[in-house]
Amino acid sequence: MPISFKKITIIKPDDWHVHLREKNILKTVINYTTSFYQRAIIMPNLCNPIVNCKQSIYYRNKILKAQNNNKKFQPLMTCYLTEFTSPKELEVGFSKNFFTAGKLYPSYSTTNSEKGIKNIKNIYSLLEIMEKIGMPLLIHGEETESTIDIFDRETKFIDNTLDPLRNTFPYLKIVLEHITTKESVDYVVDSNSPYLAATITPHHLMLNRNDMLVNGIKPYFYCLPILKRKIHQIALRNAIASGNKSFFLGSDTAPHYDKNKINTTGCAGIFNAPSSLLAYITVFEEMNALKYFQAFCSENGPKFYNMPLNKEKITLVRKPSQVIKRIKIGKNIITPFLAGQILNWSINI
Ligand code: OTD
Ligand code: ZN
Ligand code: ZN
Repeated sequence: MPISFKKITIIKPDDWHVHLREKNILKTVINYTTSFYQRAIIMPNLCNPIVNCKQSIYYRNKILKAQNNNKKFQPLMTCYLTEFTSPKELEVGFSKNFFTAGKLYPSYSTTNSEKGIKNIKNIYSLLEIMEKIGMPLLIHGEETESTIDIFDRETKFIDNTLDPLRNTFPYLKIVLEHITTKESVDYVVDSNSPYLAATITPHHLMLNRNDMLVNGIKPYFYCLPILKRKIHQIALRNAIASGNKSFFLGSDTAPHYDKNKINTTGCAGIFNAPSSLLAYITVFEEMNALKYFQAFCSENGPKFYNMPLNKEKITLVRKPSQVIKRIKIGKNIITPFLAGQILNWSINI
């Protein structure tokens, strides 16, 4: 796009990977997501995870009540898969729209994943049903064996778990969430399959591990999967700039209070809801790929999930804007991704 490019109007985007939490945090963070996004896949990793239809309906109602600026926002709920999930629960939940997808957390892979899956073979009966009914499987793709280096966990997961799983269930729709490596990009591109897609976060596009670890440790950049080497960041940037339709927007916005991030054992997660869309467009512009921006934000996701495109539009203007510095929730603070930074883009809301 030429430098004279001043504004861009696109179909209102969806965020296919969001953590909204509960109670006071939910009431605050939801309004950032609904300002930019029409629909969002809601991750089920609450302290007490969403494992059945009843919990999902309850949580969905809480979300709808908490938002105050977009009555049309549609939360798309997911079921946290456990080794005790009944196939019936998934089948009923999916057919009645209580669940849009099932979420696979390898046990101890990320926040509140302890009740996740220890041995993938133990949920093969669930995967069989999901394949049959066309229910997407969303995966946190990291191997969690303690002997595997944290920087290799995603790549090992592809070799040890994902590839065998896809051979067993070739028609199971899979989203490899928040990919972070060149190997993952290559795996998705080489598969060239309508049954495999991946989301990419703004922070993995903008940062690599040097940003987190050189010149002082930056707790606000600590997330899982952890930031990788620059070659991987470049691979992700090239993936979105290629226009490949297997990649779409999933911000993985994951709020934590500052007191829990700045701690001897700081929590993983980056709260990017206030800046995610502006961060994505910044990267697309840097990559000279604005022509693929709408597809990444608003088309590739719905097409994969078999949902209609949104009717609303949103306009982004090439006018500097500052990302909010901090968000107060009672006595607590949440610091967003790129807090206080000036970005080249703003939004007409
Ligand atoms: N990663 N933090 C969280 C989730 C994600 O793996 C993820 O999806 C979280 O706090 O829920 C994080 O670093
Ligand atoms: Zn994850
Ligand atoms: Zn997440």
